[in-house]
Amino acid sequence: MEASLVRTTSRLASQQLSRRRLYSTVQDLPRTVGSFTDAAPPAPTRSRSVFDDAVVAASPRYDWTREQISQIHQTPLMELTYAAGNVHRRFHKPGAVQLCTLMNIKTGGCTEDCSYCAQSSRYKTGLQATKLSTVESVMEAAKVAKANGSNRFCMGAAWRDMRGRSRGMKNIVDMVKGVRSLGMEACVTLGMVDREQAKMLKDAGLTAYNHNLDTSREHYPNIITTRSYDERLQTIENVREAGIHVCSGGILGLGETPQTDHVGLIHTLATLPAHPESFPVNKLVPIKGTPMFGEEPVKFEDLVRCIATARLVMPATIIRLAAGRVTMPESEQMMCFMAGANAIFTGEKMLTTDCNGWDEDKDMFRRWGLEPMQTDASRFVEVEQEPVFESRSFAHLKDEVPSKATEVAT
Ligand code: SAM
Ligand code: DTB
Ligand code: SF4
Repeated sequence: MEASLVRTTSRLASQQLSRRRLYSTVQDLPRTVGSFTDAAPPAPTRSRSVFDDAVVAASPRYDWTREQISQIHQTPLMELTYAAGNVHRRFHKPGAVQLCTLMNIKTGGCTEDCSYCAQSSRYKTGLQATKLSTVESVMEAAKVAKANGSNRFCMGAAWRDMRGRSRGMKNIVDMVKGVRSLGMEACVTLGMVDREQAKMLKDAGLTAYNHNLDTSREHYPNIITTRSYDERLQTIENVREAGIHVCSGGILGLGETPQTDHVGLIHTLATLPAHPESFPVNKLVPIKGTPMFGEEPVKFEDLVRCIATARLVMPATIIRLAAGRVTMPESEQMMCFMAGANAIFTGEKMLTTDCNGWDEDKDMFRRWGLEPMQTDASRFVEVEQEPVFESRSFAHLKDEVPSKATEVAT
């Protein structure tokens, strides 16, 4: 090879190399990120995708198709989580994470066959059933939770529904009033409730009602046979119409297919007349004796993908990292917060299983600069009209490629 040809080839190679270096940091390229190209960046002709629309949305939308949510869910994870983090920052106070403490006010002996649950009487899980807790014991536990920084207190009962439980309801009304009198948000999860029961809870001052769909409509019959998906949705409607916030989410790791079942769950919730105020993401806690024991655990990337998709599809909803957090290293938890999660259960226990303790969580908050979310309206930040997605600000670099390339090369 002639010397001049060698020089030209190496100059071209070095220009290409510089161009590659520069482009490797530019965000506003076609969505085939990861595949380096030597060609000049194409003119921005592509039409806005459903992902792009979700990224710049100024308010929640309710007309999602399952296909659209599936498209978002399939976005390369690096890009999906980055975008979810951006949307999170526009709709929520960055770094604010809600601290909620759980109390099991009626353990075990439940007639339902939820195939993951320690409290179903159908499985031998070794759990001792109890009666409904007293109002006094609830107040004691709520005060401890408040002193440790929790501002939401959630009371769970292992019941199918509230039919014929008028005495229980009276006590629960007192528990809700008591928790609210401490200045805390109150949440309960009692199984199915009708309109009248929902109204009683609303009148007591209840902030939120937790009622999970658990999984997609298609996968649901593989998990629970004693009540239907539509019955779950009916309770959610009763609660919403009574004016109580809905907390509804799912469990990941029930033998589902993430691409269809996580998308299906999010689609059902995101197309309700109002998005849930809170979307708990539970990672299955395997309970010995239940049919779900021994299921393949959900992959971390599928869990993060679910959180990030939910953040883009239901931007104003609180996403709650719920059961199974105790098995997640801090780095994984942080990645969930970066992808849009902004609430946790913290304290001595979940319902029957372990929870990350307050001290452990306080240390994590300090290390990462997280802060407890304030109650009610104060936790919301104003949303700008038509905000600009940050990565778009790189667009001007396209016109400056040659000179920038030279700069980088020298
Ligand atoms: N009995 C009521 C009901 O089913 O709505 C309230 C209590 S129930 C235990 C609350 C939620 O906890 C369930 O809907 C489920 O999503 C979650 N859960 C129960 N057992 C779990 C487990 N082993 N792992 C993860 N989440 C679980
Ligand atoms: C929710 O979605 N997760 C919490 C709360 N809502 C009631 C319950 C998780 C239970 C985990 C298994 C257990 O402790 O028994
Ligand atoms: Fe009962 Fe709720 Fe457990 Fe199902 S999840 S068995 S309804 S306590």
